[in-house]
Amino acid sequence: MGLRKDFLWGGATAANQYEGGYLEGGKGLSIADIERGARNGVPRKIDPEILDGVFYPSHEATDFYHRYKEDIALFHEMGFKCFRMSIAWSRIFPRGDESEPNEEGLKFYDNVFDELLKYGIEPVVTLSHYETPLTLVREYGSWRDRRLVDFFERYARVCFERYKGKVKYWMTFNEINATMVTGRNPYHQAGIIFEEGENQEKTIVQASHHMFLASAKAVIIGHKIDPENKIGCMLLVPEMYAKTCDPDDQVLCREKLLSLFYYGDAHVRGYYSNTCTSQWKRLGATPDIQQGDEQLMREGKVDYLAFSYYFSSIVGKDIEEVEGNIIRGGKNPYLKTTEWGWQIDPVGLRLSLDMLYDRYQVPLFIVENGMGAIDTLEADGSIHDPYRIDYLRRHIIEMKKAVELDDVDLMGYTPWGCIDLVSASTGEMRKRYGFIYVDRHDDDTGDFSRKKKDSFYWYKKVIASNGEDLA
Ligand code: BGP
Repeated sequence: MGLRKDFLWGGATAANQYEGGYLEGGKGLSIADIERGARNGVPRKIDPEILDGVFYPSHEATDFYHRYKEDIALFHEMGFKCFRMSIAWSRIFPRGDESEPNEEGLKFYDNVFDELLKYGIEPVVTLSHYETPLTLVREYGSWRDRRLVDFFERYARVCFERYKGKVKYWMTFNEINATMVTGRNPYHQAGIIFEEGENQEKTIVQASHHMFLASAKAVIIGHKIDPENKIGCMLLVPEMYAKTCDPDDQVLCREKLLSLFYYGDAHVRGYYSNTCTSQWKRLGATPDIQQGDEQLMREGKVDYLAFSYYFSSIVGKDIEEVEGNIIRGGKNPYLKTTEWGWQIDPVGLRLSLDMLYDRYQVPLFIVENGMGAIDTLEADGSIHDPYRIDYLRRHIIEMKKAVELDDVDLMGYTPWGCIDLVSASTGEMRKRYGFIYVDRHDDDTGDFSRKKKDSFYWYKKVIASNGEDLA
């Protein structure tokens, strides 16, 4: 009983939200570097280029670039077994389409991985976390263009070769199913802003197809370079309930889940199942599939399924819409929300684990979970965040039920934003997730100093007891 002995406790981040140093060491611009900060419910403005006098939160973010040693020492103090981060693709290939990588960028991650390994912390690395090189967007139309498959393959190959023996756990695309959120530009995920008159559905299924091929190629190469590599996909999982027991609501709910399974099936089963082909009918669009593509997808099946879980929502007729990161849904009268309106539902995490394991039968990895909240720094430098502890405790309890009672094979748990960083959906700093507070603010002020919150000490106990001591 209990969690595995080698359970991967840790925390999660992404380069575009944490690293900063946006032009240092030869880094090129990524899609995140032209996005302004916003507020809850207000979409982030995407500028055509970097404008003078405008604040772009990703540029310095919370400065992992210069402070990685200090931060990793803090993660070690908490007892992290692993640390999830992403490599900024444009730090390795500044434009994205070069034939040779940027040595200074590669060296930076060597230093980071060496520092993690010094403490016995396993790096868990996402190759693409909302940070496609901007040149690929401007000159190729991003993932619309099949040439990106080769650019990504080259990038992945360089990373697998360079970090062989240092990094074993990889993920290809963060929250890849966020590409198929109808009614919104899949900018974060796929670097796509729809053009006037564009067949949006066609673009989505085609771009997704290219990403599946890129992921499959990465998995195949990654295994060849080092058979020890474990390479996963990463999905955004919002648990969904039908609003009522009206069968029509159940059908609506089921349909909404199909876009999650679309991405899960392509990655884990390695083919376009009936779930996918029926989506094509619904969307009125099919991808152009070339000879050899399906074979590639079959050979490039992932080793594990990683996912983010923050909230649940309801689906049905006449729902009242509530906030969420990318996929939204309806208000559930049984649930409370965070200050950003995300519905808090720990039981939904257990249900998601059960559903995903039932369907896919591969190890699962919770690589994001947590609540964004406003923290108050007290005069004595302390930060009391019982709301965060409560949220995480309740989710860990349900996570353990999935493992202990439902026999789900779970590899690890890395709460999101283990150190304060920039929010993806709003670009804010005031929406904090961390166990570690960073003195950085939305008005571009702050000295970036780090302070431990109460949750820091709590999480340390949780890890030390392998999830037994949640008090
Ligand atoms: C996920 C993203 C993360 C992260 C998280 C929290 O969708 O993978 O990058 O940011 O959501 O969302 P937010 O930062 O908008 O609060």
